[in-house]
Amino acid sequence: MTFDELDEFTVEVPSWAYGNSGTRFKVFAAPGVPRDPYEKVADAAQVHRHTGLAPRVSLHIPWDRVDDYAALAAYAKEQGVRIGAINSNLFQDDDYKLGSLAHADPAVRAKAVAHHRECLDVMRATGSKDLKIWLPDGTNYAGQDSLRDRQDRLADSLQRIYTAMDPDQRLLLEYKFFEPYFYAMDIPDWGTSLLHCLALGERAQVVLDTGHHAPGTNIEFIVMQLLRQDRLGAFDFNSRFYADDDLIVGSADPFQLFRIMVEIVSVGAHRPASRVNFMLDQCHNIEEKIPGQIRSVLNVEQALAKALLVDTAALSAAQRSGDVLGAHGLLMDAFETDVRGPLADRREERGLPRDPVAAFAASGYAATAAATRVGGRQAGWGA
Ligand code: PSV
Ligand code: MN
Ligand code: MN
Repeated sequence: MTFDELDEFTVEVPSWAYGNSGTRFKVFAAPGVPRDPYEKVADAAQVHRHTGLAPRVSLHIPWDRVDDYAALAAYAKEQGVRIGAINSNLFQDDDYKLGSLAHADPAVRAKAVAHHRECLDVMRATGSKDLKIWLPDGTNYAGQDSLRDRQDRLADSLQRIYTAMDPDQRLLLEYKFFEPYFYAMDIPDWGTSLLHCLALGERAQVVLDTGHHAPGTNIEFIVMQLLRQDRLGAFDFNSRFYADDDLIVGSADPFQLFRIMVEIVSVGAHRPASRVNFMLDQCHNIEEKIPGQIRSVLNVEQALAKALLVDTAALSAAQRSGDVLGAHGLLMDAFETDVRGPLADRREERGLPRDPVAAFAASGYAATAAATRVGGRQAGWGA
C-alpha cells in the first residue's frame, strides 16, 4: 500500500475550535484555553506539528480581531503554519436581528457589506485568499418578509462584496438548511448558493458544511454535482447525529466521509491544484480540544486513504457490465481495509509521530498551557 497521493493533502483548522465551547445550555470551561488569537494560532500549530497535515488556520472576524494582522501572520509563520480562510460574522450584532446582507434596510445591508471590506483587508494583511461567508439570514414566520425580495437584496449585497475583491481572492459561500431562523433561511441549500455564485463570477464557489443538511441527504451527490460545475470551493467538515452538531468529522458516520472522498478522488479534487479547501468547522465541548482536532485531521486523511484504494478500473468495468453487487463490493473492499498501520508507517518515514495524539499528550504542551494561561476565552467571544 503506497499513498503518494496523500503527500500534498492538507486540512485547514478553525481558530474557534480551541476556545471554550458548549451548547446553549452550558459552555464548559477547559484548562489552558487560548486568551487571544495568538494563542489560538499556537494551539492550531500543535495539530500540524504532530500530524504534518494541518498547515493553515482559519480566522473568524471579529472574534480574532487584532491591531496588527501582518504581525499575527508572521507569528503563524514562526509557528510553522499560515492563515487560511477569513470568516465573516453576520450573526452577533443587534442590527442583524432581521437579517444582514438580505435586510430590508439599506443601511443595515451597507454595514454588513462594510464588514466584508474589513475582512478583505484582513486577507490582504495575512496573505489569505479565501473570504468565507456563512449567511445566518432568514425568517421565522410565513409572510414575515418577501422571500423573493430578500434574494434580490442578497444578490445585490454579494455583488458589492465581489466587486471589492482582488483578482486573486475567492468568495466561498456556505449554505445551511435551518438555524438561526426556522421558516426560511436565505441560503438554505447548495442550489441557492450555487445560483448566487454563478451570478457573481468564477471566483465565487460553494462551501459544503457536512452538518448543514437534512437527515438522509446524499451529500456525496452534492459533492459530485458541485465538482462537475467546478464550484466546490471548500468543505466545512464535522459530524452530525441530529442537527448542526459540530462533532468530530468521521465520528458519526465514517462511511459517509469515505463516500464523499470517493467522489473527490474520482476527479483528483484532493490535489492542491483543484483548490478545494478542506476545512474543519467543529467545536470540542466535552473532549480535549487539540487532541480532538488531531483526531479529526487523521480521520479525514484515513477516509481519503481508503478512497485512494478503490480499484477504479475494476469498479468501472463492474459498473458498465451492470454487476451491481460486484461494484458495491469493490467499494466496500476499500472501505473495510484497515489503513491505520500503513499511515502510521508513513508518518514515521516522514519524521512524524506514529501516534500523534499520544505524542501531543507526551509533549507536556497541555500542562504548560493550563499552568500559564489564566482566564482563557470562550470561542466566539473575540480577543
Ligand atoms: C453556524 O452554523 C456555523 O457553524 C457555520 O457552519 C459557520 O461555518 C460557522 O458557524 C462559523 O461561522
Ligand atoms: Mn460551517
Ligand atoms: Mn454550522
